[in-house]
Amino acid sequence: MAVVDAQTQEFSLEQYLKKQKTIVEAALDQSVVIAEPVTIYEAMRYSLLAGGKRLRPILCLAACEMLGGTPEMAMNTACALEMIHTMSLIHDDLPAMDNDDLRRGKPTNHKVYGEDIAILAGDGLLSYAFEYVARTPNVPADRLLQVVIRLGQAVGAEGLVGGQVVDLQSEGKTDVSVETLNFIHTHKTGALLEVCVTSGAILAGAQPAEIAKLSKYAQNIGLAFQIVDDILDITATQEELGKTAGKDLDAQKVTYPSLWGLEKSRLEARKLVSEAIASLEIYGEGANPLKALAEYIVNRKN
Ligand code: GRG
Repeated sequence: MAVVDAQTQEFSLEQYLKKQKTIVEAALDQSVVIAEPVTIYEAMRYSLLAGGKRLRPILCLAACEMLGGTPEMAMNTACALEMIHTMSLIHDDLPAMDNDDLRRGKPTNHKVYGEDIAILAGDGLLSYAFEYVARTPNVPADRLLQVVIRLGQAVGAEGLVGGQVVDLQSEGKTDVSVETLNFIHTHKTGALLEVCVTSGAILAGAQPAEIAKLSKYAQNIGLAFQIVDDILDITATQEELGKTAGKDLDAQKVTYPSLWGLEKSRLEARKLVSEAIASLEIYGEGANPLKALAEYIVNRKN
């Protein structure tokens, strides 16, 4: 989708994000409809529709479009990715995990619905995400199967769950190495961001070499995203973040800034994003959204 600034005629990330966010919000609103038992659907919708940057669905749509696919081909997967991301936030905020009261500028799911329903709302979103991918209309079944396999790998013990376990096991330790920190974040944050990009490509019919190239782009932006997340935990306010600020410092967690300092962390994030952008040169103007999204990841304020 060509979104250009009226004056400069150049690609405008601001307009692109605004437009894509509106489209994604509308699709999410339609994806989970209230049914019986009402409470669980309300709890699922409460967190799913609570805002957020919608970066994951937007990455999926952008990758699909760059490789010649249509938004319709990727929309169910884009919504499913946001369902999975949202469920991971609901569970991460639970007292047994990070124990947080605020998310996306609102009380966390368990604060509103109680811990039991919050756990089940996460479970409901996770299960429905896979069903929703499988229900994608007009995309060959073999592509959907590939997406389902990659999603399962990214979310389970091989991905997000594994990263969260090592994160929990590292709590309270002061001697966490940069290798362990990289393991935590490539699994906890990077794996889902990677499948956002690769699933968009698969749905558009990309070949393995192209998927591998996009995996590398996504791994770079995934790590940069987490470095910036650690920086923002120190430098941004609660209002800017919509969640509790300074949590890592309070919990004395080992983070990239605690290992490298703020300046080196910023430089590393920038280096990763520059590599990611350079890897998309061969796609010409079609790569503008994915390149601009990489820039956004290092420059974001929340
Ligand atoms: C996935 C089965 C399953 C269980 C969950 C709790 C848990 C296991 C994992 C924790 C995953 C987690 C919360 C990782 C942090 C990822 C991260 C940096 C989130 C913030 O993402 P943003 O900034 O948030 O894109 P918005 O609100 O903008 O969407």
